[in-house]
Amino acid sequence: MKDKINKELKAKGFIRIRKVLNFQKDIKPVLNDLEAKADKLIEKYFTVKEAKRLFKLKFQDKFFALTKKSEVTFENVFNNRPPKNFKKHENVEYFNPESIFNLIKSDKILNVVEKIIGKEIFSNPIQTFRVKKPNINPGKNFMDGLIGRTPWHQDEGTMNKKARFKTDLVTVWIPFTKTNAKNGCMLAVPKSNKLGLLNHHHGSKGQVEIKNSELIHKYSKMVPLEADVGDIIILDKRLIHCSLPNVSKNIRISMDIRFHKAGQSSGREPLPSFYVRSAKKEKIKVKTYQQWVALWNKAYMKSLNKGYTFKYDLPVYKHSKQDYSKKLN
Ligand SMILES: O=C(O)CCC(=O)C(=O)O
Repeated sequence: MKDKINKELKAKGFIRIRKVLNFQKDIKPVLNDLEAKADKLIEKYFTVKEAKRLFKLKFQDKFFALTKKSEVTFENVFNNRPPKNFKKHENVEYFNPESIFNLIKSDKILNVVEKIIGKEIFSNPIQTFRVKKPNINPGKNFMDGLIGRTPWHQDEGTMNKKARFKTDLVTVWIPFTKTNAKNGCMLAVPKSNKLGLLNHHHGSKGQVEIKNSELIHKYSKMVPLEADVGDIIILDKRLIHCSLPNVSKNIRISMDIRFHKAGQSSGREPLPSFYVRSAKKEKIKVKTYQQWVALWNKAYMKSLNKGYTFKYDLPVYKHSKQDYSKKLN
């Protein structure tokens, strides 16, 4: 099994593993917490009369009602970490319930991760919980890593210099709703993990993307990474991937969490990374939900004066050999 997972991941750059998580035990608790968070926000932002009506709706309709109030704010409050940038001293809210902590240290997930990076594992802070909205403005590709389309990138391109080329990073992508090309699943270029780290740049909307990414559709074969609830998708740190716009009528919910080999840089200091698995039990120091929340709060407090939680330079080589091009296929 270890060899099979590794072989496939190295060969293609991604692997979907079916039925790893259990709906009642692993997925539902997160959905319940999401709904509870929505209800709290409704209480806060709507009149008693409006709230009474909204409480009766499904999560999706509550979410639509909330985002209509203020798109920018509500996309962030459903993220499981503080945003990259915020206004100094702004009171930033985020979505980090115990059910998410339980997934990060889930044996079902760590048993897979162990097969890829070994037995000594750190939780990596490059994580995002995404409630991906239907593309409100068809024709306009809504480019935003959180609630819209994600640009073409390699995950290693979003790590700082301390980690780039050095850290063994693995991405675990978890769907909370069935995910397909219509509702905006990821799209991957098989075998692109063998191309090395490519030059990235800031696109016209400020997004981090592979330079010349407009050529990927022309020269590379692409496959949609569809998945059912319970499945997980593992990505190599150098896989070229993006996500499609959500052209369905419904939201798409997912979380991407990451792990790296213990002791290596997370690529996102000062955000927390910590042991989640080790042969030496005493190394597991973050055991309770309260400890985990405290770590994130501490990192956020540290960032308050700066107005950002993390920064990284994009991978930009002096030469163009690592620019995406027809040759790189
Ligand atoms: O979930 C998505 O839409 C994109 C996820 C992604 O690109 C990533 O996890 O690196």
